[in-house]
Amino acid sequence: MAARSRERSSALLQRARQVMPGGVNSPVRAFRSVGGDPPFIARGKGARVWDADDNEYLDYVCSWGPLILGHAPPRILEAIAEAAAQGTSFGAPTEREVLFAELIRKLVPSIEKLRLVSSGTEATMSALRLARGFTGRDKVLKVEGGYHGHGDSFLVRAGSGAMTFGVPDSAGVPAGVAADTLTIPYNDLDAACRMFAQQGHEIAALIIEPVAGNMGVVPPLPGYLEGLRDATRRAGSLLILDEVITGFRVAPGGAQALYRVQPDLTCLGKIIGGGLPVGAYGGRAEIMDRVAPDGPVYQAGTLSGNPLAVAAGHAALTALVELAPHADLERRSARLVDGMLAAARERGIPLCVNRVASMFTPFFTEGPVVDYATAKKSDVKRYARFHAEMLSRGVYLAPSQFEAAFLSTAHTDDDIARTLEAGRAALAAL
Ligand code: KE4
Repeated sequence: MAARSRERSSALLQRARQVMPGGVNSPVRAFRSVGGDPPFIARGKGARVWDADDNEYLDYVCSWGPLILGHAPPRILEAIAEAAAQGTSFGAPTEREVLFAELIRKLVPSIEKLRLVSSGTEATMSALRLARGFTGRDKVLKVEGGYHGHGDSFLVRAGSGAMTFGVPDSAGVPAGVAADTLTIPYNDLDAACRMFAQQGHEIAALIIEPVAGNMGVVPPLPGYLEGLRDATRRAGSLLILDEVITGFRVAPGGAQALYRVQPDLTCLGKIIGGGLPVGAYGGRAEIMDRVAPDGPVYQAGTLSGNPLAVAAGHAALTALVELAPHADLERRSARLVDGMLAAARERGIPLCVNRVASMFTPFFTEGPVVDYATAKKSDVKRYARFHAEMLSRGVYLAPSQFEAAFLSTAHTDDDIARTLEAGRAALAAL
């Protein structure tokens, strides 16, 4: 393969490093766990992005999940432009927020009331504070390898970028805070039941990604989520489903619809912003009514419900309702993953690909990958080489073994075929 010139990206990275830690505004973008320097992206359209040197890539990062409709869909651009012409922010209630919240409630019936914020981290931090305020308890239970944003309480045995830096526990988190975070292995219902038997009376909430996306994609084993629902209910703890990735991704109503589990609170982000900064937390009105100004749990945000972000999110969710793309996304994602598995088998390369709907992760291990421990057994060096080989062939995968890859409605059958051709060549080069 002809080496792609990345001169402008390299020069930009040198400058970026002078003014931003690692030259990035989020650690995983720095490519540290896969090596090499990241391309600086100049533009995106549909399933593609182009870097500062005008190299084209088929994009499977999709901004880490939000872009289920691909880059710069016309209907979202139009919605943003129409909103922007009327002003960018008011710090006051608007009709747009009412319409958007009503749409989310219609699509996710467990959400009787919600609060809009500006990121997934804000959503999960606020949901945890609310659970603590509602139950009067301090402990939070999460799974090893679960990632819920960078709130202090969640940076304990966290997934995503924290997992790749070998420091699942971040510096700067006070011991007192970390002490209130309990962890259990994912997909181990016995461990969860033992934890609730021992400490359930202290646990305000269990927060979990219903489909893990931050140790790589790991689906829940049959009965696991239902078992957690029973255990939390018996203990008087809240079940918070962190659907920042899975919301509107794995099914029109999210993972809670796919697996028929009713949480007490849900956290949303990514797709609901249509590529702009939006997060949300919501659930039973009895709980949400404890949030200020109606209740004693304080949470606020200057740009919460921002008109442009809400316009983009509303356009995205409306498009998903109208297009109903999930069956087609399922078909194309299955074709891509089946092709990758066949190519690895042909070459005798151990490859396990976990997929739920249009989110998937290739693990270089025999598998199965069912939790943090088995995910850690994958050959991350081989993943790094595979990532580089694919990037050099114009396919942009997540720059970390412990992330999800995503398809969008913009990825065509030809794009899948092209990706598989690059995959076969990349595997042969490993
Ligand atoms: P943000 O604060 O990054 O919007 O959302 C935090 C968050 C919460 N919950 C889940 C399940 C998440 O996956 C995330 C953020 N996901 C990461 C990627 N795994 C965002 C990418 C990044 O950190 O740069």
